[in-house]
Amino acid sequence: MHFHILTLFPEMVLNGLGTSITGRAMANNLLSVEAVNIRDYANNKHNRVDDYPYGGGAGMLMQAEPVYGAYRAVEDSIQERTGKEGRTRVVYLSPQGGTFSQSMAEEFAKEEDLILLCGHYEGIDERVLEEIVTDYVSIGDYVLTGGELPAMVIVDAVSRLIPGVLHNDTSAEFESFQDNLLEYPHYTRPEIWHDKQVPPILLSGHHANVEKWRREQSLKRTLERRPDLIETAILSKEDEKYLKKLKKGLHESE
Ligand code: 4GM
Repeated sequence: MHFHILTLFPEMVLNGLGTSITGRAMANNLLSVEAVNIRDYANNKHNRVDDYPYGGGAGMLMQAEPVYGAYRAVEDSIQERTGKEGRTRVVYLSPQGGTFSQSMAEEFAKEEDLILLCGHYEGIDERVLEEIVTDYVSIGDYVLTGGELPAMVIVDAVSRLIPGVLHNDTSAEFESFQDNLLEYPHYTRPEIWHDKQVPPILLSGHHANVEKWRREQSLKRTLERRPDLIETAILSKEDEKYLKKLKKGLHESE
């Protein structure tokens, strides 16, 4: 998978994503991250890419032309490489986008190339957005100084779904949002830490009982911490029975 990040701060995304698991995946050619400096496409001798908003008001905006120049360069090089005419998805990171989710990460992971556009200041001239953006995405309801951290969040979440990026070849599918439930608690050595025992069932060697316990812990956690997820979770008859028991327990302690 090839990620192309249009940004005013290429070193920020390359330093971040060049570290740890995404960095290793880049070294292993499982993915590539290209950071294109929008400033390189400035159309004036001072390399300025921002200007005042028409109609007045606070702050500055990124101009349309440098953003379009950076986009055009990337799109042309993709078409050169793949020979494909089809337009690459362009994701604009903005507080006005739909909230990023695991299912969006799964969708993006199907693409061969993905262009991520990072805004700064108060945003980007609307006209270039209309021409190039295919997806408006937000990582949550808060405002940041730029779109770089959100772009890195998306690259990270998508990268770990690419086969070979994680060590354990099944771990990406089998964890957190599997069946839309939260993960069960995890334990490693030592067996006792700060007077706390590892749940004995995990030391029993009884695989079926361990799986049943983990499923129940997932259900309990989800009910306690993210009850909203229970509505959309994929639940068996057994799960429903256990949840009923949990809810009864909750009312009795009131
Ligand atoms: C305003 C318009 C994304 C601000 C466009 C970007 C938060 C998110 C920015 C922009 C951002 C988010 C830059 N802040 N919640 N700031 O995903 O790119």
